[in-house]
Amino acid sequence: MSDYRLYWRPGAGSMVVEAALRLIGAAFECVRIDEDSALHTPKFLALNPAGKIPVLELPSGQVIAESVAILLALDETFPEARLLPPHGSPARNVAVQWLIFMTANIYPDALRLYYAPRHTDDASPEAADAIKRQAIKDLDRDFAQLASAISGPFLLGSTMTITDVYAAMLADWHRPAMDLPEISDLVAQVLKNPAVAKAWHNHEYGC
Ligand SMILES: N[C@@H](CCC(=O)N[C@@H](CS)C(=O)NCC(=O)O)C(=O)O
Repeated sequence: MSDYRLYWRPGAGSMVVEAALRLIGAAFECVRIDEDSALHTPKFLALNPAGKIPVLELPSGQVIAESVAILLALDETFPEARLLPPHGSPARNVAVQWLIFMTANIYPDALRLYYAPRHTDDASPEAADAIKRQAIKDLDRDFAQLASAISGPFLLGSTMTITDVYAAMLADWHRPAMDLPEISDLVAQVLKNPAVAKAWHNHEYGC
């Protein structure tokens, strides 16, 4: 059986996938993609037609894109690693709810902030600035909602799940989120985990 293969770039959402692979203890190799143009080659588009990172190639040869889909697939394959609480538990429902909340809301908010000109057909700097201002408001609102659900220090209390790592990654993309004590405490605790800290460092994250 060959290793997992993770397509990644510094600063990207591949951080949480690398952290998951390290938490599991799975063997993996990394394919670093720095240039945007490399995301639009026929070879990469065959892996992920959306031309986005992260992408994970499984030992079976199957390829999965979308960060949360990858995390759920890894959790299903390695339930003993407890990336998420056990199937059927109320805690799992909460962890998955907030994972999906983040991928459906906070991640796209951040993309609007970082890639503002893509989100308007008005090429003026003012239009991009308006997109950014709204993205920041949405990030503030969505992080406040997430913070209100955190039992402390982690989402579910004393046990870290991959949902916490996902939250920490997104908080690093919107540093005002760190002004929320629930979020800054969660990030500090997440970074005490050596597997997460290694992935964080490899992705050249701050905090
Ligand atoms: N919904 C996707 C979003 C992936 C995404 O937008 N990734 C960014 C990096 S964090 C990317 O590949 N950006 C390159 C681009 O859009 O050109 C996921 O959760 O995996």
